[in-house]
Amino acid sequence: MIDNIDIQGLMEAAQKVLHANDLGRSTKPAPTLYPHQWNWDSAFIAIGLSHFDENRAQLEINTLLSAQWQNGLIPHIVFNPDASDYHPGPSYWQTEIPEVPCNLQTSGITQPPLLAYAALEVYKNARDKENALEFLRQTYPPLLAQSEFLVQQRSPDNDGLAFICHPWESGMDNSPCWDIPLNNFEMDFKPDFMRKDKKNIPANQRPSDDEYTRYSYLVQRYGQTGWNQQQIFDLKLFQVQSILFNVLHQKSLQALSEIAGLLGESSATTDQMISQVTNSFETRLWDEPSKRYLNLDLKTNQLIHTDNINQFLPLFANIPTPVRADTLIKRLDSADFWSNHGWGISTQAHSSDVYDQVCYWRGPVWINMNWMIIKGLESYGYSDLAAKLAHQTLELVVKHGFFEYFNPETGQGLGSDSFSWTAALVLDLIAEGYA
Ligand code: 9WN
Repeated sequence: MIDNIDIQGLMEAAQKVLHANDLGRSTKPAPTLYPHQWNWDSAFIAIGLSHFDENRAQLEINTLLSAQWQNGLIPHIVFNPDASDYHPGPSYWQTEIPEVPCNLQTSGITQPPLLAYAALEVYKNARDKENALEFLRQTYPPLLAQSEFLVQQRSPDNDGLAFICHPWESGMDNSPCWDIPLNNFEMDFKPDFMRKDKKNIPANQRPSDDEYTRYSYLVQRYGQTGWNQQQIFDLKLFQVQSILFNVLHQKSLQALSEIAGLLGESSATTDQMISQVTNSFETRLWDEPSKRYLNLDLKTNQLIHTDNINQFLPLFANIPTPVRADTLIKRLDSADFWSNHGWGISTQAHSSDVYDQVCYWRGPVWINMNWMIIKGLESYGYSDLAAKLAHQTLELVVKHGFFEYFNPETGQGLGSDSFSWTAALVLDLIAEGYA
């Protein structure tokens, strides 16, 4: 139990945030900063919605799936035709190609694949199980197609791990993990663009202009290929096997295997992929000298050494052996990541020379990261630590608001207020009994 917290009031406030950001068939991540539908945001949002409006939760997922490309890719943004104040907008992406469903405008890249897991959670939380099973029956083929896309088009070494071709695909856009690969390609033109994000958010909380130049270049350069996956690979600009992305890829496969069981379908192929992903994590992404998982730059075949929250995320998909999990959790439970002030897990180690307490993915605490780690701790039997982190997460939001991210040392809310996944995951933590 958390002292002095009005749980009912917190739930109502969280639901209010989701209602206010509701676009009808999808939910925008934030009132003005992010006016469209985002891929993994909608997965978190659907989980939150499932606790009080299961039909709306299903609709959130179905809307995103209706924007799936013919090759299986689920785009990272589905544009809201009524909103224009976001860079890069639809025309910048050059996605007027046959793969994209008619009448829809989308970005050309994807995002951490959490949707299959979200669909399964929506089913598990449903009261009307018959209706929810039908929902799973409808969503299973496109969700499977997404995982197959990753295995077939994004795993050139056939190791089961998918690469990302843009930092935006990582979900952790300006993480120090991408500093080396993002600066390791030549730009043969200078992209023209106008940032909209700094209008309302202080510049020191957002990525730099140099980073935006490179993000925009990648978008335009890939667009010139007509979003041909082989050509994008051959360009060899940015190719990284991201830990987070592959943890959620694995989580999706695990969910698909469970969904197959519920539907009476065979999960043999998916189960094989799951073993391959676990094996590749251990053989390719585990760094024995530093005793942690690291992202792999596929272009140079070098592990990217930086002391980042990514190392702990494999706990969420039950990837580490219990011995490795113990080692990781000792490091997690240290002042370097879990500040004494008790606001949760920093995205970058405090002792790291690039740690920044307010800049986006370079240090601040994010509620979705805390949430994944809570679930990971729980699954390895660290229930006390999981409960401690869950309580701190809820207290952080009660004291500082439904912000996008938070200063790990002061708790100050950063980025956008009224952020949807913060609200959704608060609802999930409460429903899981952490309040
Ligand atoms: C670019 C919507 C998204 C999140 C990402 C987060 C941020 C976008 C941006 O916002 O990225 O995709 O404009 O900064 O990094 O994880 O999905 O909330």
